[in-house]
Amino acid sequence: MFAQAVSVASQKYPKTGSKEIKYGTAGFRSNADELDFIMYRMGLLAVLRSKDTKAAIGVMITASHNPVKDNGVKLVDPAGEMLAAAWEMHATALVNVPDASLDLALQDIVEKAKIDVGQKAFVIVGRDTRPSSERLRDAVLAGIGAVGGEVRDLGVITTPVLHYVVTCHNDGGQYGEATVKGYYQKISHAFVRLRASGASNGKYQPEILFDGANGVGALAMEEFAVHLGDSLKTTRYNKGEGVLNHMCGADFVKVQQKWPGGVPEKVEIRCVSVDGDADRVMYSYIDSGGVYHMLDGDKIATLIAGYLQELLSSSGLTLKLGLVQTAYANGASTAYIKEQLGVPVACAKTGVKHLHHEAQQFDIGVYFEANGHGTILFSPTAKKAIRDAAAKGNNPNAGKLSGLLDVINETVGDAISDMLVVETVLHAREWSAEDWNNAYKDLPNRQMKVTVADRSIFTTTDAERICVTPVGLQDTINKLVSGFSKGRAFVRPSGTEDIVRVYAEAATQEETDKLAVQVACAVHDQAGGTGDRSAILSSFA
Ligand code: 16G
Ligand code: MG
Repeated sequence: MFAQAVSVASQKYPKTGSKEIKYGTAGFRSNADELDFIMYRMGLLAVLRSKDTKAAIGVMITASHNPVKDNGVKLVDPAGEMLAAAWEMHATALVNVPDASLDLALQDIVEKAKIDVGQKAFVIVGRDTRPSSERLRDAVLAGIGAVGGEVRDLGVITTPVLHYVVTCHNDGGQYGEATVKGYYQKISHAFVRLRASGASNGKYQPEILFDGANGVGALAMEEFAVHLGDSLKTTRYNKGEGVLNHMCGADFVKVQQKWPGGVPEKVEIRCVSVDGDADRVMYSYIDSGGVYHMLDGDKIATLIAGYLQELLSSSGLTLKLGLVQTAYANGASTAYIKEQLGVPVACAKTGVKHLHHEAQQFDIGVYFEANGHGTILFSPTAKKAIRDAAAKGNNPNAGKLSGLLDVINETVGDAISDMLVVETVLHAREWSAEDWNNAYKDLPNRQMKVTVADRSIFTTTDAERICVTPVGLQDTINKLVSGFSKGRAFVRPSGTEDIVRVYAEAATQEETDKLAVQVACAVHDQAGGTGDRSAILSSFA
């Protein structure tokens, strides 16, 4: 059945490069020039996955926060989740075979997954604003067409819009109308309804500066702005006048801990930065003394979880609320939410699918990575309890919860939806950005990268907080940490770069840097470091 697919592949999308590539947490990602044949093959794979699940599958073409010369592709499973692990393996196998073995590789997937090839296939495609994205979209469409799949091309959209449309398409519209317009309307109308009593409230001012990272998030915000009207004043920057993700956007703000370029430095106005496909969000502001502050995924998660906790108890609903973080969450955020707010906290491995999965154990699971990717999941029981209580009309807090449900994009982390949730909570609390930031003070922290001969020798447990191999390294880390007040450190192999990451926290920045350097040296010494040891030692000197 794959004769045509194989013939198109060899004529128009021959395999280039010989390096083994792997479908990782972010799908396939590399320089855009190397991706044509990969996109074509992902089109083929999406059709097989659609036949396998008997549902629509999503394909998103983006390299998120990476530089504009890069691109990437990710498949979205029927309920809006990341591609199932077994299929990540099929994807890796499919893109690494030579053209001559493509037929066999496809047949192998059909056999392993027991696919009924007569089944119809439907694929929903989206892409970001990168110049290479249109060409790569054509390659995906060629792949889908070559094996007879039906396509709906949503054009230039954010990653969360694609997840939303795939979800709605497959659940028959229960979650919302399965169109791009349906997405904007559902979220923005719910937000505007929650503001019906007035946009200002106490110290809360309904005004933000929006940093669109010169990407698709900027286009999405233009559309939202039309629907939001006076409920939130958004002044928009980095709309495409500059280079994508360059000196601006959520990743820049998080990593550099700096105000984004291209946005005027206005005092005491919240600035919202999104990444290149608008699934991550960062807040920042400059206080009246001119000092810059960043509010990351931990600050967002604790703000939201605290508010949900209050609404739940005041509305008399007994639903189990929990927060899911990763080992990178600042220790002060975990202590604050656990000890002061009494919300249980779970720790998951890095990567959205792990957090998502962990959040499903709660009736209401808030999950966020410190880098600003996250959302809130409501179990069917929780949804029903909230909607039923709200429908009675005498429980205003249940009404607020019900309204909030529609502002949230549960299908994946969504920068703009998350922003509207944050704005709703700040509004309800009558808080300025400073009030929000003052809820707890972050512990100083530091991240470092160490290059080693073979990062696959690193294995971890306890959600990456304990290093199991190389044997003995964890003992060394424990000894080092015990010498620092409020000390915490862990090491893990990166899933996206050929390096080992080191994270450290302690009572002061100086102590933190010292701990990070000591742990990085231990990794270098005990695990085959290949870099310059003296450079590690002098990192923060
Ligand atoms: C990927 C993950 C992100 C994670 C990052 C860690 C998804 C959609 N994305 O970008 O959640 O924070 O990898 O990278 O899961 P690292 O393994 O290099 O530290
Ligand atoms: Mg992204």
